[in-house]
Amino acid sequence: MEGGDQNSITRAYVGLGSNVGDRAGYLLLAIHGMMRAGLPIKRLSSVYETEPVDLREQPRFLNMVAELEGALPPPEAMLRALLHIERELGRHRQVARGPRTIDLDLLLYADLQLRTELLILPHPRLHLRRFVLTPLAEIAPLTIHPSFGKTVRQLLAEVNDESAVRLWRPARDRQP
Ligand code: PH2
Ligand code: MG
Ligand code: MG
Repeated sequence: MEGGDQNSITRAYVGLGSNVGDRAGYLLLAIHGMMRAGLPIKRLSSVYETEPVDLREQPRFLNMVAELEGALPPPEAMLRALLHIERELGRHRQVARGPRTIDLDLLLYADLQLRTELLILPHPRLHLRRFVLTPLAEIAPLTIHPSFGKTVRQLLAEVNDESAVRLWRPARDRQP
């Protein structure tokens, strides 16, 4: 189909991270921002407190994953919406992979594999990071990574990243 099929049901996953200021507050504001932008949030993972990877000398993160399902904007429009929310929440890109009030990463979009100036899908580091795979496996264990043909659960079982990922606040729908 030409020009993408914006009206069909599609599923996508967004990774959220914060390690500056009121981290949980920024996660919540980002969720509100996504809802205001019309992004159909279907499910949220628990919130995890995670040891920084790549640039290790920075404060611990809170990370979680959101599942979006419905009539989604095309992937690059969705990325622009996420970048707009990052800017609204005071994200200033200074140090690459350094501290941030909020980071919103488009992890997966349906089973698309894409590489443009703006966007790589699936997210190129998603399979390398325990802080992404743990919340993703919580809500989407059987989702298949389109480049590797493996489930998220398999990728988590195989990941080499040994950085600490601890449950910080369980998802509300799984509380008694
Ligand atoms: N994001 C990074 C670099 N390192 N470490 C953790 N634990 N969580 C993150 O979200 C994170 C990171 C760059 O996006
Ligand atoms: Mg990131
Ligand atoms: Mg990012």
